[in-house]
Amino acid sequence: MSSSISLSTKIAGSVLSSCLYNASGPLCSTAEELQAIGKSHAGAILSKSATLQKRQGNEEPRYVDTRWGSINSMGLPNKGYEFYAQFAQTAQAYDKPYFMSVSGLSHEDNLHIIKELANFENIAAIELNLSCPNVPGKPQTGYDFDQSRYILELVCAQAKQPIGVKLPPYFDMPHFEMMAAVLNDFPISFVTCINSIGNGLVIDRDSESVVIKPKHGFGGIGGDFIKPTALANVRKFYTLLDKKISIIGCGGVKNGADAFEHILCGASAVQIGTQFMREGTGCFERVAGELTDLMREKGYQNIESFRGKLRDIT
Ligand code: ERO
Repeated sequence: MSSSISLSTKIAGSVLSSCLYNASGPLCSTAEELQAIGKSHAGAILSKSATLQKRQGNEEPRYVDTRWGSINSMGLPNKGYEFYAQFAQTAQAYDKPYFMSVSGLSHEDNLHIIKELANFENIAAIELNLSCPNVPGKPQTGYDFDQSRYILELVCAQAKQPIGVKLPPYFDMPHFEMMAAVLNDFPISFVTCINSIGNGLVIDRDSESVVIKPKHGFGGIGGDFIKPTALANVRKFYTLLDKKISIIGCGGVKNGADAFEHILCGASAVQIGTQFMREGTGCFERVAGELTDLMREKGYQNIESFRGKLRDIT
């Protein structure tokens, strides 16, 4: 009977045989890493966020995993957008869409990259990252609604590929509404909720020290700790955005039940970040198996049967 349960989904017009794939960030920067995702059970390949030029990123240590999750201040280490655009050719060997994450250091950089990407084939969609918390001196665009509108006007006028947006977490109801009002004015295909919770602080009590070097220890928080915030953002944008905009859930997913919760809140696909960093590409098959088992127990044949159907207490 298990063969009749499908995890397939559609994002930006592309079919994914599994709704589970990698978050941009961990283990998706080099050709080897991207190929490993290609060979795995992940439903898509998503690149590390690309800048105009390649970057070394911040000083190490810059990523630390704790019992409840991760803190990072990578500082956008990446090989530059041309590398990730060219990888689209290699990605054709795998039977899954290749998405490219873009995170220019300025609006001009983002626009330049988006225009150049129009010359490349086989990039199924672009995930425009408006939420990098770790570049010293650069605020997160997603927390400035006017700036978000401005960059989306520029990018949507030029993009050849479908555009999605990676959002930071929001915590206040008026902020959800303000961002949704911006997003509903543009022909975007998806939003990914959420990036890491920016500028948290993890400390080591024994050494009385911060645990990562950049920015005096401040960094983006991921993993278990952020799941309630991620679910709230998925749910709120699912209710506020036009139904033609898909929601991709990201945050605190380490097993099939976590993925189920994201889908119940409205996610059409679910990304795995901190747990992928821990476990490697095997997590996509394991979590898919756990999600399939849970769906079988509950009598669901596909994710549309329960997507978005979270109930209130009456
Ligand atoms: O530091 C980073 O490279 C980074 N870390 C995150 O948690 N989220 C990001 O979006 C990001 C860089 C774009």
